Amino acid sequence: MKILLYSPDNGVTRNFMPHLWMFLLQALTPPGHEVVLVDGNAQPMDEEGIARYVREHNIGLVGIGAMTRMIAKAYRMADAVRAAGVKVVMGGPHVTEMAEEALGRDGGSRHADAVALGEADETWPRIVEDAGRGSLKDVYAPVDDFGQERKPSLQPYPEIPWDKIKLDQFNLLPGILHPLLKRVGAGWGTFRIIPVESGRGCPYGCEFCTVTGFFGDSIRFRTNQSVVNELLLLKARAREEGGQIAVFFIDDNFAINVKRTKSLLRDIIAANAQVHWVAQISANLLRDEELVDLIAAAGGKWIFIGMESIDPTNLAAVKKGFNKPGEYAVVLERLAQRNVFAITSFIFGMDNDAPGVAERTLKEIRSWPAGLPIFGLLTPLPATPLYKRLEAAGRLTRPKHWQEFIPFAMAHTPLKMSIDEAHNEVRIGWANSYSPEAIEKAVDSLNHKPLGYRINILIARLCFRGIYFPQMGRFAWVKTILENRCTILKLIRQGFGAGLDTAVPSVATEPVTEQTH
Ligand code: B12
Ligand code: SF4
Repeated sequence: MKILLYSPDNGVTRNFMPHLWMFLLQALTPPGHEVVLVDGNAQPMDEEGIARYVREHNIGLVGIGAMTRMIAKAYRMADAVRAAGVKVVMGGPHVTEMAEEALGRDGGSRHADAVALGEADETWPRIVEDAGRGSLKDVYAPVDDFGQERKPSLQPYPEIPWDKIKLDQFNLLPGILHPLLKRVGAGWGTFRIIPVESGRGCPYGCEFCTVTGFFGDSIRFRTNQSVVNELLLLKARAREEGGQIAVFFIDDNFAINVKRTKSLLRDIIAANAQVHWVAQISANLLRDEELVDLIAAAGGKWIFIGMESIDPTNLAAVKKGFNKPGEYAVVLERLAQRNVFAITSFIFGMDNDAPGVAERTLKEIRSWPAGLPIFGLLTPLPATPLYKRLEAAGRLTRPKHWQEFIPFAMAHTPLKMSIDEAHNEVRIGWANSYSPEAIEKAVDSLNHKPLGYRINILIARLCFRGIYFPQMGRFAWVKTILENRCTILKLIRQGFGAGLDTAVPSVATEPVTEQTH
């Protein structure tokens, strides 16, 4: 049987990275079946397109995975596939919580022939075999012989054949830049960001988050060796095809067990398996100087920190009181001293937020080393404690907000401001952080560092800008580049002054050091 695994785009921003679940399920598919992957971010497709695709490629089963944000598109695509006479199985965090909706048992229409609840590592082979026999069941749950939920141990962990897998669609370098990049030096034929996990689960249980409910509050780790092997495979592939690969460790809190993270980082260093990587780590765990040293030595370049708010009352209300705003600056300095920078994520519209929250937050951000601030709104995702609390209090204004997805729009009323005011705060956050002036200031703040770091933050800021400001087409990019031409030209002049070859750090080989510049 030929199986298509499809992940929809959200129609607003382009995801920079493919989804791990597709590679995992591909690796877990029993022999005798062929699996093709289509990421809607890399290969845009509409309903007609997917129906044509399944017909032309003789697809026998389609697997669709989606977060809440993409679920409306996922359902439309599933409907088109089913109308073409092909079975659809859906999985991922949204349908796990809303299985009845996907199966049309809540009064709406049916979108999926089958739903995989929770982690599907163990159920997927069964699903494929049932589909092959024409006996697909409605629901697949990962349970043991006693009907108790069973989570995969991650030891052993499936080997994803990164040396052979087709990755053409995930090259982030536009063809138009190839001639220029060839001049920069060898090794820039491709650039891909690849998701890798080292563990699953999170014990913290923040009120707005799906993770503790979905993956559980105890953490399961892969062995260090299996993570190191995966990095070595990726690194070898990048070298072989003259390209660059960076890794996103998708663990929700990569340093949740500091002792274990240190041992993994030491093993990465010992095996010379360093690639440039990004990971999510909460600020409280970055107090540890030795951990931060190891992060830098093992190839860590960007750390995503869910700061959420600079107001301790807000943090306590969403059960994230372990975040201490008073230590944010110190943590960020500690990272920057080692040339590791932070993606700092904030949520506006929390219950103690009042108009002016964006400016108060920006004032703090301006006093920190340059990074990548991002701003969102408190969103009641299905089945989270937040959803239940707001529902019980009658505060949900759009209880099924996912059915009509609107980017950056609240689905409940905050307590101390209106919905429109909350939207405005988010706009202020983005507009002030990603204006040409703010981008120039961030780049200039790294004048004491080698040019590679300034180029890095410029490119990252231009890309992150697109999370909020529409930047999907070529025209939007040209406009953005023109608006930021002063900073871009300044860096080009500095690049020619320093010699371009030394200006752009190699991503897949060694971590950038002062000596390479
Ligand atoms: C990496 C990541 C991202 C990446 C993008 C996704 C990517 N390319 O990988 C980035 C950083 C861009 C991102 C952004 C966002 N993310 Co995110 N992200 C994650 C994260 C940390 C890891 C995802 C992952 O790979 N997990 C590991 C794999 C193995 O798990 P999995 O995807 O769930 O897949 C398993 C099962 O679900 C199932 N499965 C999944 N799909 C399918 C399909 C089929 C057919 C089958 C059978 C089974 C199946 O099988 C898999 C193996 O067991 C998760 C948290 C988490 N730990 O999962 C949040 C998470 C998915 N993100 C979340 C959110 C909310 C967002 C944002 C909306 C945040 C925001 N406010 O902007 C954005 C939206 C992005 C967009 N495209 O529009 C929520 C989603 C909750 C929900 N109900 O939808 C999560 C769960 C985190 C949370 N705090 O609750 N995210
Ligand atoms: S927000 Fe982060 S720390 Fe909090 S429960 Fe979710 S994954 Fe854990």
